[in-house]
Formats: sequence, structure tokens, C-alpha cells
Amino acid sequence: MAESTFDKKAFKSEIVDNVKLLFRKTIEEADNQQIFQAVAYAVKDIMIDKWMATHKAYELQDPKTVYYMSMEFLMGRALGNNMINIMAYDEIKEILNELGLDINVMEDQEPDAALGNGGLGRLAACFLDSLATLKYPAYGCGIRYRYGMFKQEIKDGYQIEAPDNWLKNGNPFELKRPEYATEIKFGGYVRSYNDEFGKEKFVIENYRSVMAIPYDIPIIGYGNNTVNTLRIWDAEAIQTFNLDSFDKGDYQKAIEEQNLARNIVEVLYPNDNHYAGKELRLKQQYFFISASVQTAVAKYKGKHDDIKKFADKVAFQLNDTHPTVAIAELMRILMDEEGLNWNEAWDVTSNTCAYTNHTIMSEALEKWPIELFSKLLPRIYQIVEEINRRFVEEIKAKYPGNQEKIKKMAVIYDGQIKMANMAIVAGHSVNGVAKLHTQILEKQELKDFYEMMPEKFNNKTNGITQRRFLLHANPLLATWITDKIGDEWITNLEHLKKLKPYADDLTFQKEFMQIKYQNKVRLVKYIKEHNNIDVDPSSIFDVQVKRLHEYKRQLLNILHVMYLYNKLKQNPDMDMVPRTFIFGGKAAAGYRIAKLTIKLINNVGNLINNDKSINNKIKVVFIEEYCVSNAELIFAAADVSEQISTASKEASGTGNMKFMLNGAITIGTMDGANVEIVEEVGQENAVIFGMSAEEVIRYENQGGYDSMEIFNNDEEIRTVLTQLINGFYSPENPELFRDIYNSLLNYKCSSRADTYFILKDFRAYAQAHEKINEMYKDSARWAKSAMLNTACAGKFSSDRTIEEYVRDIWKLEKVEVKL
Ligand code: 26W
Repeated sequence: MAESTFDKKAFKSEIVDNVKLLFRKTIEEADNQQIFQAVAYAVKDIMIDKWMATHKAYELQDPKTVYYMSMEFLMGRALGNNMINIMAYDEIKEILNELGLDINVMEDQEPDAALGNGGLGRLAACFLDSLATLKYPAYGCGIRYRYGMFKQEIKDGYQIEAPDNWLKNGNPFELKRPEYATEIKFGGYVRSYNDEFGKEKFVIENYRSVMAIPYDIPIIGYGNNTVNTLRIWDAEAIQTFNLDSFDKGDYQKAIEEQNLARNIVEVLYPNDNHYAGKELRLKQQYFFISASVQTAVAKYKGKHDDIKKFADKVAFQLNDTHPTVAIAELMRILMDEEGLNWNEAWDVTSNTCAYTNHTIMSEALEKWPIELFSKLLPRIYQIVEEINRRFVEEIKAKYPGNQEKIKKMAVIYDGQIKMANMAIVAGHSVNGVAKLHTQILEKQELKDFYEMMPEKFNNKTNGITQRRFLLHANPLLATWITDKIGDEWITNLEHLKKLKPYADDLTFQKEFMQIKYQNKVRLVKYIKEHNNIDVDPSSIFDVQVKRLHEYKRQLLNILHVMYLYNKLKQNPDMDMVPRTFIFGGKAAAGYRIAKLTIKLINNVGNLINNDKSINNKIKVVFIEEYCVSNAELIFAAADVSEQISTASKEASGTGNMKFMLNGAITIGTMDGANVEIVEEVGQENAVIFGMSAEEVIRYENQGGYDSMEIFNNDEEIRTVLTQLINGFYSPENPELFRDIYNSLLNYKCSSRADTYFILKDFRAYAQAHEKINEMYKDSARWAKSAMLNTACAGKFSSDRTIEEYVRDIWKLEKVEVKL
């Protein structure tokens, strides 16, 4: 590990100087936000030398570089992470102390960079941390949304969305790079002509264009000198006003262009796993992809003459289908601008591009109507058409007369362009994000492709960065672990295995649970401040935090709480360790049933939390505005991790890994990465319940199951469901939760009753919770399991995931950066 050469004295005076320079104030006069900015600039100052050194090393050594293309990077806050990775966290904490300031308060001044919805965006952020820590040359390429993920407020139990003006105070870590602005063309028409050699050439005419302006954010590796770049693109109009000469027409046009540009990057689409074919979304995609691909080509050409060897130096990873237009854009540049023929361009494109699939939910599959697509991107559409034409020929050659195959695999079918199909056909790699997920892709969702091109398919089980989700999020546990086994786990998480022998030791168990208790107290304070609910830190903290979605089954969780409450009312002496059920997560603004579920959780909480007769045995808390920064508090404080998706639906999950790392015990289905979590920690240290993925798929193929039968035969379930429609939790409006009730029991046009098998899994889930209760009562047993969860989390580091991508897909070499 590099020695820290941190100069405390200099850093302290730089903070004071920065406050003066930025705000014309003394440190005594400055407010917390201003001091945060001053500290952030001082940290950036340390990073900038390393950033320049990294740039120089890359220039000199010309290594192969991966471009991680993603519409989402859910970075969260940067200051804490950066202080940790420059290895000066404790020193800066001391400096701030000397100035009478609290480092946590300073960190809390920073808004989250919430340029992502959930798992897919956070994965991209973890990957950037790992790439830099492992010294691999990498760019993140994305969009600088003016507004990130909306802010969630809970009013009267309902979710209210508010805009996330995250750039309000500026972003101290970003660097505007106007010198790298790139023109992006939309619309117009394609004219073809023959050049002097008789070769057909294409030009787009009558297009409208915007400028893409990059902002660079430094991504620093832990304890090394590598600083990679997250490049996010802003949009500006090409001509700004010319005040001297504007007549009315110009003025109008200028404003329009300004608006076209502004609209593109205005806001992140807040849909998670639900596709809506909006033109603006396609504009966003082409905008940042064209800018990124053009830049990558220009950079390559700065050093190399032979464009055919592009893939020796460049890898594009497409984070889901959203950036898939990169394939056609690279083809366009290679053919129209670099003069390659189709086959040459195809080879380069195919060797450069690789695709990651993040979901099997059919409603998330991106398809674009030909009309919309071809109008916005006429030349790109021609290329997609040709990709399709050639591929359909291949299908016909391989499966003569088989129309089904064409229907399933063609890139264009039924007036729609299927982006996933294009990614699979064109790229050289298709990967799932957990073992089970990849198997389902191969055997079900992408079966026909797997049969035709099995060599492309591979698995890369997701991971998380321990630097943020343990070292930063849980300093008490991090310090304790380092005391016991040294600090190598920070860059090699498998070292946590060394904790295993401690798991049987009573003293260590006590210490471990004491730390958990302190983290719970920290969360209790947060809950008191934000929800004004009193929570007992010695109750079991049972947590489900993630995006609201029917397949994730927050509804199963809250129905079970209702069931437990009924039981307690019948028998107040019931043998039950007090439980705090903690929920958190955002619902897409237009997702009615998900929003109604939030309201249900809050109403249930309201009634139960205020019922003295149950002796505080149950508390229900809905944490408002779940985001990366409060997630860090929540994971550290959890005893039980709820991972209860309908088996086969959760591609991987990564929250599950963050809980495990922090010593929570999983209650979950055999879905996504849960399968591998159980493999690592052992069945006895997790509580697994419910239908398997295979069973779910079998039922789905049969058209579902009869939930009415369960309703009719299970009185306790019937009581719970009836409470949804008899005003028990909504006396002012007994009909309020009718839609939830109906979703479980009634067939509705296209969707089956209880699509997500909530009632079918209910009894198994209730039993699993009884098991949790029993386990917890044996405190030594619980402590041992909790410790083993931490000890066995080694596999789930994103460092491991990245090494696998590098080995199997990107083929990068590490670059040592010297200062
Ligand atoms: C176009 C609408 C849309 C938006 C987002 C479609 C699909 C998405 C994402 C693919 C949804 C997503 O975040 N998927 C999650 O990806 C994580 C990282 O691989 C996995 O851990 C989660 O299981 C998966 O739901």
C-alpha cells in the first residue's frame, strides 16, 4: 500500500484559503455548506495531481481502455469516499475537529449524485471504484442530468415527488471540458452519392444538432495513484444568441435550439424496470452515445493509423440495452467517416462491444417503433436495417422455413426495433449478473440466441465495493475487523474469511453484536429525527430497502406484518422478540400500485405504532427518501435482510450483498444472487423459503394458479386480505386499498391474479419469520450466523466481478501510475 504523504498543516490552511477564495469569508463566518465546498476543493487538489499523472501514464503506455456506457451512475456522495481513497480520512477528521467541525456534518452537506434509479446505476458506480482501485484504464460515459432521481417526500402516507436540484450549489468535484465539445446530429434525411471511385457514400442533410459538452469527475482508486474519469455530457445549443443581428425568425430558432438542447439532459427517467417508448429517451441515448463513441474514435486516431485494430485498444461495455445504439453509431463512423466496408466495420464493432443484461422482466425490454426511430436517426436506422437483413439471412440459412425463429430473434419485427436483439447479434459477449439469472437467460429468455451462439454467453455475478459499504458506511465494524485480521480486506475482500474462527468465540460475538447495537442506535436517531417514531434498538431490525416493485414483493412483507399484528391482538403474550420492520424505497411516479403499497405500509405503521396493547412488539417504519447516503446508515444497522422477490425475477440484487457484508441474516427466496449468498454462507446461516424459479416458471407457463383457493381455505390470510377492503387500515376510505386486494384475487384483462405468487408463498414466508424469531432468541447462535455472513461475503466484492470482466471480456492490463 502506498504510504500516505498527507500534509496536515498544509491541508488545514488550504481549507481556510478556499473559504476565503470562494466565499470571501473567514472560516468563522462561513456556513457548513461553504466549509464543505472548501474541504471538497482541498481534496480535489490532492486528487488532481494524481489525475494528471494517470492521464500521462495512459498517454505514454497507450493501454487498452474500457468505456463503461451507462445512462445511469448512482454515485451518491463523493467527499467521504474520496477522503478514504486518498487515505486521509482520519487526518481530515482531526483537522476538522481542530477547527471545531464535525466530519459527518460536513459530509451531510453534500447532495447525493443520484444519476440513477437503483441497482443498475449503483452497480456502475461500484464498478468505477473497483476499476480505479485495481488500476485498470477506464472511462464511465453517461449523462449530466440537471435533475437526478426525484426526491421522495411522504405526506399523509403518500409519496410525493419533488425535483432533485443537485447542482444548486455547484459540484466541486467536476471539471467542465469545453475543449472536447462534440456535435450531435438529429433528424434530417440521408443522401447517398457515388464518390470519385464509384463507392457509395452517405451524408445527412437538413439535420438539427446540439453540442455535447463533457464534464469530468475524478474516480480515485483506494490507496493508489490511479484516477480514472467519469465523463458525463451536458447539452448546449450550437449557436448562442447573436444580439446584434437577430431578427424575429432567428430569435425564435435560437430559443428553440436552446430548448432542444436543454430538454435532452433535463432529467433522469425515474422508471426502474419499466420501459416507456418516449422519443426524448431515445434522444438522450443517442446524445451521450454518439458523443462518447466519437470521442473514443478520435482518441484512438490520435495515436493509431489503422482503424481496423480499434478493438485492440478499446472495449465498450453496454450497461443494459439503453446504450445499444452505440453499435450502429460505431458502424456509421467506421463506414461513413473512416471508409471501412461493411464486413470490416462489423468485425471491429463486434470485437469492441459487449452487452450486459440486467433483467428478465418483459416490460423492461426496450423496443422502438420504426417510425420514431428512423425519423430521429435516419442514417442509424439504415444501418440497423442492414444488420437485421443480414442476420435474418443467417437465421434462414440455419433454420430454413422456421418463421418462429425469425419472429423471436430478428432485430426488426412487427414494426419494432428490438434493442436487446441487436446487442446480442452485434456484440461478442452477452452476460447475466448472477448464476441463476444467466441460466434463465440461456434456458428461457434468450434460449434461441444461446442455441445459435452459445460462445457469447457468460455469467458475471454482481458485486459491491467494500470501500463504501463497509469501510465508509460502518467505521466501527471496519476498525474492529482490521484490529482482528489486518486491513488487507479493503482491497481483497476474501480476507474476511479469516474472521471465521472468531465466530464461535463468545467475547468476539459480544463485540460484534455491540457494534451492531451502536449502529442501530445511530439509525434510531435518524428515524427519530426524520419520522418522529421511537424505535427500540434492542428489537430486531428487519429491513427491506429497494425500489418499490410488485416483483420485489414489499406487499408480501407488509401483509405478513398485518398477519402478525392480528395474532398479537388475539394473544398479546405471544412469544415474539420485538421487531422493527423498516421499509424504504421509491416508486416510479406513474406506478399506481407501487405507490399505493407505500400508502398501505404507512397506514399499517400508523395504526400499529400507536397501539399500546401490543407492548411495542411491532414497529413499522417507512424511511423517506431512500438513497445511497442513508442506505449506508441502514445496512450497518440491519439484523435481517429481506430479499423476497418472486423467484426468477430479481436478476441479481446487490442490496442483499451490502446487508450480508454488514452482518445481517438474509430471509429470502432462491432468486438472483441470494442463491450464491447461501452457497457461500451455508444454509444454516440464512433463512430460505418459497417457490423455486423453476416452479414459478412452470406455473407461469400454465397460466398461473388459483389464488382464490388459498383465500377460501386459509382463514388467517382471508382476514388479512379483508382488512384491505373493510376500512381496518383506512377508516376514512374503506375502498382505498381495493386495487391491491384485486391484484391478488381477481383476473384482470391481461394480467393474472397474484402475478407474483404472494399468497402462494405466504405460509412459507410466515414460517421463515418464525424461524428468524427462534434463531434470534439464541443470542450466541444469532451472533455466530451474523459474523459468518460478514466472514463469507468475500465473493461479493465488485473487485472480483471486475477481474472477471477483465479476464473474459475486456482483456485489460493494469497500469502503474507514479507521481
Ligand atoms: C427502460 C426502463 C428500464 C430501466 C431500468 C429498464 C430496465 C432497467 C434496469 C435494467 C433495472 C435494474 O436496475 N435492474 C437491476 O440491475 C441490478 C444490477 O445488475 C440487479 O442487481 C437487479 O437485480 C436488477 O433488477
